[in-house]
Amino acid sequence: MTNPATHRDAARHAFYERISTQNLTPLWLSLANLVTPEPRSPCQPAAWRFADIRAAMMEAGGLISAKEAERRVLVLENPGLRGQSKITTDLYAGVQLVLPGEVAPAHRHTQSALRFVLEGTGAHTTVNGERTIMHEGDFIITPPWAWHDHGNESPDPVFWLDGLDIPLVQFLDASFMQHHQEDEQPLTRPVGDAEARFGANLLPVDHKGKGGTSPVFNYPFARTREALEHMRKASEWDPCHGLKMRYTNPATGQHAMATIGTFVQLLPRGFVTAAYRATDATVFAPIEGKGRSIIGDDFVVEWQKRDIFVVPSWKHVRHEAEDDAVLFSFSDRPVQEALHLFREDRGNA
Ligand code: 1HN
Repeated sequence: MTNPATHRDAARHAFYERISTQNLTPLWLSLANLVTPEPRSPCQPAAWRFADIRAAMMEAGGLISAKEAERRVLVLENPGLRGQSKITTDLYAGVQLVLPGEVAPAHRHTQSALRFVLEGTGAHTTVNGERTIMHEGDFIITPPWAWHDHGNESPDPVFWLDGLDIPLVQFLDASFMQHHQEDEQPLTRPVGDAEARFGANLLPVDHKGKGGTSPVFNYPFARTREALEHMRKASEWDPCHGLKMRYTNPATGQHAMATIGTFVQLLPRGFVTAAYRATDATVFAPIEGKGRSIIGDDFVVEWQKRDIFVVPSWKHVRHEAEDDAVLFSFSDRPVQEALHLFREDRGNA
């Protein structure tokens, strides 16, 4: 006598096997994993010390040139997403080194890129015919399908953090890429042109903001830092963020990039933030000061200038500044906002 439950399970199993050959599968076995009450991500809290990355990058510098590598980058892989070149579910991050005299050859792709300069002054990137000089803390944009090449005419190695929407574009199957026929594209505009034209609270009279990416492509740290310093005098501290600003496209007021939200915040010495969580997994790069962040219940990052850490979706984060600290950060917030998916939880703060 077979037990009716066993008989039922065997019948179901046989059914699943049979329909599987027709590329059919029962929803009732996966529903609870597909639609979860809260975000449940393989993305884990993680942190990298710049000193460790720098040492590995200098070693890479002796093993391969920027030209041969095309981009000499070490990818920051989330420990929960190894082998996928992802720092979060839909964003990529890496640290790039350009040695004195090197050129990273011109190419373009549909993925958007941001550069956040970690160490070194005087390298340059050229974007669609305009060169900009890179200084520590500068936030620089490579819009989708823009020709870009990098070089370093300074006497010192230059390191920056790259953030790209590679996994997002991969998910959408929308990747295109081309190499330029020259290593360095021709310069067609003077240095500083975009900043003068779009970054002085002025716009060319007939400029039609097409949206998308900001026409300002270098947000120099000197100006950002000065703005934060002025604002601290008003002493309007947000309990969750200290003093946090969003980089914007001056022609639209929207995020500076279509797919990646970019932010900078000042936490004065001794400031402890209230627990905060949001659906946009966020990559943080402190550029000044030191402190610690507690992610989820028990992941503690002791960070200093140039370190990098990641807070997954819907994990609480609290920051404590030991010195005046400035944190750059980026996430997929513009995408979530456009799709009306973004949520945040400020607790009672
Ligand atoms: C890229 O074009 C750069 O232009 C950096 O510096 C990292 C990672 C994957 C694909 C393209 C760059 C990249 C990249």
